[in-house]
Amino acid sequence: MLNTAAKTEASPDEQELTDGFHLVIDALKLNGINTIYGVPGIPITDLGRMAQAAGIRVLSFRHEQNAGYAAAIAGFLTRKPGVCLTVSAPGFLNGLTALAHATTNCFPMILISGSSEREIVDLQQGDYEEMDQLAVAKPLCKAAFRVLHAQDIGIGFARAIRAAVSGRPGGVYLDLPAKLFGQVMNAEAGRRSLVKVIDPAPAQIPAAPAVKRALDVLKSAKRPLIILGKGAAYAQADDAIKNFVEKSGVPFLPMSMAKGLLPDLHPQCAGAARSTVLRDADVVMLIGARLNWLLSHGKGKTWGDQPKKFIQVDIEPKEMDSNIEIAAPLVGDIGSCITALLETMSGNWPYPPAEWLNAVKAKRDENISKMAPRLMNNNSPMDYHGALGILRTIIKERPDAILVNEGANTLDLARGVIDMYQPRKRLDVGTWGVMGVGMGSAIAACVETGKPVLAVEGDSAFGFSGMEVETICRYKLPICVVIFNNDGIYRGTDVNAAGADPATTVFVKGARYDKMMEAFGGIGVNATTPDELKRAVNAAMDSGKPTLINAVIDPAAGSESGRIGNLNPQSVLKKK
Ligand SMILES: Cc1ncc(C[n+]2csc(CCOP(=O)(O)OP(=O)(O)O)c2C)c(N)n1
Ligand SMILES: [Mg+2]
Repeated sequence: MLNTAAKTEASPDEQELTDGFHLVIDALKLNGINTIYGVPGIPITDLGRMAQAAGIRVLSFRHEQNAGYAAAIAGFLTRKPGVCLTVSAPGFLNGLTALAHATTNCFPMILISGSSEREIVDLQQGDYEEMDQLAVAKPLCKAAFRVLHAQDIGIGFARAIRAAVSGRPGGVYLDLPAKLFGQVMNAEAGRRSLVKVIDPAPAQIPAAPAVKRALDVLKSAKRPLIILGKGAAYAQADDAIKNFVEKSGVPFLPMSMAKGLLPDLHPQCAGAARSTVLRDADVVMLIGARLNWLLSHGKGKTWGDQPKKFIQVDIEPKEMDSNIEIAAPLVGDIGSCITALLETMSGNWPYPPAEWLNAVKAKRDENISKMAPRLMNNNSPMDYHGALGILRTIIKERPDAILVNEGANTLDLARGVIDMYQPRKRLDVGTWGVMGVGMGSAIAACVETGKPVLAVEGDSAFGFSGMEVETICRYKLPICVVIFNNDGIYRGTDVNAAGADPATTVFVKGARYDKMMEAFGGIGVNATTPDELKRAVNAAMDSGKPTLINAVIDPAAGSESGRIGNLNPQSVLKKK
């Protein structure tokens, strides 16, 4: 039953009524939004209860930030806006980081927050949880709306949904004041006020001359490279992208969350020859990848001194020339662009010169064989490579499991070591390199896809969302969390030379994170060898029971900031 309006005692003439609560729920259901991630409290507790009663899955978290990250990644996985529901001021602010994260990463998300009495907030008279939330949210999201009247709920949700998913997706804030929920109106008028959004993310077809220009530039290349970004993964145009890459014969480099779009073991994958291809390529085609810091802005040492031409496929025209000149901008949605490229390519499209393909292959094979023995080491305490070698095999054997990954060394090394085989199976820190997405991402990945999740977490990274292990146990989700416990941030060996307090980067030595999971009825394991780790992860993935494995890693094994230590500013005055 879609409409949740009820006959009430307050209607002597038996007029059917509805109210703000029911209209919000009906608007969500009408638009196929069946899951809400949030934390209850005034004024949205009853909304959560009623939504649950109306058949929406409402997942209650321990902190809004984690619910927000869950909503953000739900948006990435489903191409529908992930919804996070919070209370006013502090709950709203807790959810806001995730909304900004969603916008930065181009994930469709709607943060819905209850808010306090408008009249009191606007006069700053000190209401319960008073804050002008709309003004605060605006600079941090793609769009922000407030609904004051029950009859506008339908339009408010339509605007929020369209804004979140159309064009370049992003975060949208929807402000629902407490007074809105109780507003009553005629049920039939309410029904008519709702909007089912037709074609919320319309295809954006690229112009034919732009398609031809892109292919001309690609064809002219002697050393071409394709870079796949998470926009390409989001597009869910997996077959078209695979066909295009294979037909072109061009080596491809997947960005972190695009891994698996084509398997990392694909013969054209240049993941293990990243430095070489970035330095030596003469034409680079970006598909749903931006030339931001993750690609050194398309210039500098990483890119070598030979001139390069860039082809960029992106839905956002403003992305073009954002850092350097784009020789062939191809603006449109990724699916339409790739289809147009495939249709325009000649039947006998020439492969890139063999010299280039051989050079890339040689470098890739060399790097892979250099790495191989390190992944097989049996050290105890484990180092990163010994532990990751095990997890790499486990993902190979279970390619449809979803890998969540955050940390510094734990992130950078896992990204390189663990091969992915299917699209959208690797979820990580995204554009900002933010810590704290772990448990929210793991929960949403499970809920949205029904697949088991392996979350590989630095001990620091885990701490940002660790309390959600209770949520994992409560909903009995098949999530196996492996904590790379090296006693701290980057390393557990720093000392504070000046005083009694511990160094800023170290944690309690020998902490037992596995006990946290046991506290809520899940399974906890302390693993000190690669063998123990292997047994524990396989048991967890087989049983589907919430599991947390404390993987003891040598505190000296990591390096400062993982692979991005070069971004740390240096003090010339610092005593060495
Ligand atoms: C929200 C946020 N706060 C702080 C940081 C800075 N930071 C980067 S990595 C990291 C933690 C690294 O330690 P850990 O997760 O234990 O990984 P390790 O390198 O030890 O394997 C921190 C705090 C961040 N990226 N995001
Ligand atoms: Mg650590």
